[in-house]
Amino acid sequence: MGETQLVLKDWKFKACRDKEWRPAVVPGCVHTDLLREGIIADPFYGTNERNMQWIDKIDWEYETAFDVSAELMKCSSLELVFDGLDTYADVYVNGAPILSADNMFRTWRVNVKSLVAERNNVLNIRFRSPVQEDLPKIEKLGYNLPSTNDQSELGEIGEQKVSVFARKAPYHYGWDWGPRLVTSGIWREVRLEGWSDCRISDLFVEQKSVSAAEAQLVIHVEIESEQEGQGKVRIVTAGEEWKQDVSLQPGTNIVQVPAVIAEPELWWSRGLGAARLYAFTAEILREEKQAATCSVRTGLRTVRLVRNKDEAGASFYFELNGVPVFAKGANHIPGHSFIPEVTEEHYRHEIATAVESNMNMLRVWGGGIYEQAVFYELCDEQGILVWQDFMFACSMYPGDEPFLNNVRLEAEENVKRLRNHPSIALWCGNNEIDIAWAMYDEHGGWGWKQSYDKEQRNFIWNSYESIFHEILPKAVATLQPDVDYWPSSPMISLSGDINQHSRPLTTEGDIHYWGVWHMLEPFDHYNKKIGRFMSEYGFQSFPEYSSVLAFAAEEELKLDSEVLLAHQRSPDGNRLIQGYMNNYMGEPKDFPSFLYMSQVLQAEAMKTAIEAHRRAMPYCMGSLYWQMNDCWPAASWSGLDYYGKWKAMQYYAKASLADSILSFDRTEDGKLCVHAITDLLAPFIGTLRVRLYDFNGVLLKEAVESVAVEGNSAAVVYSVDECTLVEKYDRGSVMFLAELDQEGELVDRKLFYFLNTKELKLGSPAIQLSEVEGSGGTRYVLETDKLAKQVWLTATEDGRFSDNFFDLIPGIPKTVEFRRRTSGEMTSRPTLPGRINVCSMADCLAGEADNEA
Ligand code: BMA
Repeated sequence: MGETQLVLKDWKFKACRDKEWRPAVVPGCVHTDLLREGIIADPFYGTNERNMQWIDKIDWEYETAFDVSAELMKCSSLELVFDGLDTYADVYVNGAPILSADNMFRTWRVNVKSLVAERNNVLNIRFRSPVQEDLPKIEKLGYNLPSTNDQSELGEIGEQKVSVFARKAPYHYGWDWGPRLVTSGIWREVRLEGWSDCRISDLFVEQKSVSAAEAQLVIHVEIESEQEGQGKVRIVTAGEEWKQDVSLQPGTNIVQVPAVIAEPELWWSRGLGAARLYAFTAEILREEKQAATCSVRTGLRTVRLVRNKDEAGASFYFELNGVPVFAKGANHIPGHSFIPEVTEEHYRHEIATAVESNMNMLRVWGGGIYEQAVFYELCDEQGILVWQDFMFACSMYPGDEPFLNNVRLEAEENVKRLRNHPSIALWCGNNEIDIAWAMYDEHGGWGWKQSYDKEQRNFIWNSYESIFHEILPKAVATLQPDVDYWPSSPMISLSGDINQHSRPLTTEGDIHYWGVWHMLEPFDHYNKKIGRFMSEYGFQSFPEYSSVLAFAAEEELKLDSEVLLAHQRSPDGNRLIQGYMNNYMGEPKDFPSFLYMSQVLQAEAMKTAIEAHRRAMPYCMGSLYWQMNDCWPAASWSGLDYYGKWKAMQYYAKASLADSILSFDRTEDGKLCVHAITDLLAPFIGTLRVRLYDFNGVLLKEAVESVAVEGNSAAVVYSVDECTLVEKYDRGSVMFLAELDQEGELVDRKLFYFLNTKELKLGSPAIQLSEVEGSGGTRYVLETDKLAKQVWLTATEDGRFSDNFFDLIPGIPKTVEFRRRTSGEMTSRPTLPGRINVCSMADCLAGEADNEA
């Protein structure tokens, strides 16, 4: 039987060039150990990041002493296992070299049986500087490979883009939302694993076909055996059992056990049904006694990416258990520059946010990491599908044999590690490389290939093809054949010879639409530029005032201060936010108002995009905004800030992603349309009420209609000529309200304005906040005398109101409750918020403040 023992205690560290050892925390990294020891200041504060660029230029050393338990000593095989070494690491046990690691994403196992004693073994790991290690590789190649986000200048190495050579999280080298902090360290668990006779080294539940009637599975059991011998493999799940005789050979044996489960309970994504999970246990029996055992958890489902030719081009959607699923969600990045700092609580908070925001998919984007196990476990439990990128982004990569071999092993290990998670819906080769290089369009792409001669171009493209068209798809096809592979996001088609980049708005494949933001296009373009699957689009905002104060001193609180600029990594970011704000909203009265307005602006942009994508179903079948979260406190495209606070956009996303919603749009011939969209499979039958109000809450017009929408579809349920509707009124002082009821319950309420916020005649509303009697101070009712836009409630306690940044209409009170953030999930009971502050758009606009004065 197997034994394990963690090796996580009593670690110490130092720079190789120094003498003095200091205590270290494992898993961890050099930066966090230096910070804990008071040697460096908080890397996220002020411009501190710049003073920390020396850390990645030198070598670091970690060491611990460990004893080996008596049980482990008895084992005939004893392995030291490293789940993650970042990155170029030479490992010694009692002075003997056992391993030279060169890939952060791989797991390393070494048999140390002959090297260890029961007491006082020394484990020493030397991390060679990832920068020094890779600099000579540029010289050898003779040119830089493109790597748009590698902030080499900040790293004090000029133009030299070393990131592409290291199999290490690309965002460590800087990104347009993150700092350059190139870490080294033991970033995942270290342990001893011992076994005798045999062990199960891997267990995979391959799903050949799954339906409500039957699940046909093949259970792959990988067994390592020391000797030849007979035995039995027994598989158990949910009261069912399968047995198979095996004759084991010395070395690795693969046993395949076919298994059929009648009427399985299927795994569904959130909104469609329960995310039922099954635990499978495999045992090896020798003479009816258990010799080894291993358990995994999975969910039974079929998931495929459907790309069928159709009249418009080709579909691009996920089909789960035969049901086309509109994918709703966001792009996930690592939750910290120093990954071991991301606790389980952080992951719980993020996934709880995804669930509460009505998402069903997250994309683990290719510039970060293959996430920690807990991330996928939570996605499995909560019914969140995962679009999983391999870790390659916005760069071209080397193609030498050792590099390619390293990539192959990395891919195989990670597909094996993650393949039992039912949440994994797709493996994608990389982020934005195909579109950036644009091999088959001389003038296309991001201008990368144009700076290379023909021979270099061919060499670089061949490397690309080896990785993304050969190695990675082969790993997926052989190791997780029940899930599809897509080489690059975005991409049009798998065939290499078509001109991938000539059409700005493709009718097949997936799209990253950045016209709004990077190209300064108006928000309305979100309504027009829609593809079959929108895997990226986004708009930046700043975190709230309290989050900004955590990294900037009072005197730095202006947009052009050095510190604020250091926390805005998108080169044109501030100019873009200000430009759009000017166009749509007006001028903020002060810096805190600017922060608030930046969030509302982002929220409005994302609402426009999300709802446009959903209205366009089934033509468009996915909407993943950029980006879910942050890795440090800064301006970014996130909805959740670094501290886990919900920006305005998160509340808006929750509303726009709800399973059944109303949404407005305008047609070219002057109609204002109300759409009803439902992702639920049952038809939607209910009542629609539309009303025209003025900003004082006076009802001007009203209509009621019954509504019937097919399940899993979108339809126009009401339309009216806009000019006729408002001809008697001032467009800047009226609003159109639509409410959808089902069986007497309000399903959705949406407001439409005829002009941009900037042109609305907003007065100064008097907002009343009163405690709901009997709620013990946890629930509140808000009322107003005039329209109050984007009412923002803040509390002195850490937590969140059930709704926020909402428009308050005179005569329609709003009830909210407060919940504290505890252990990553919102407590189920409402709690006391402390002191509450209420403000709205009228308090933040420069002009309005003048009016009031
Ligand atoms: C997308 C991403 C990232 C980037 C973001 C914002 O294309 O893939 O590379 O951070 O845009 O520019």
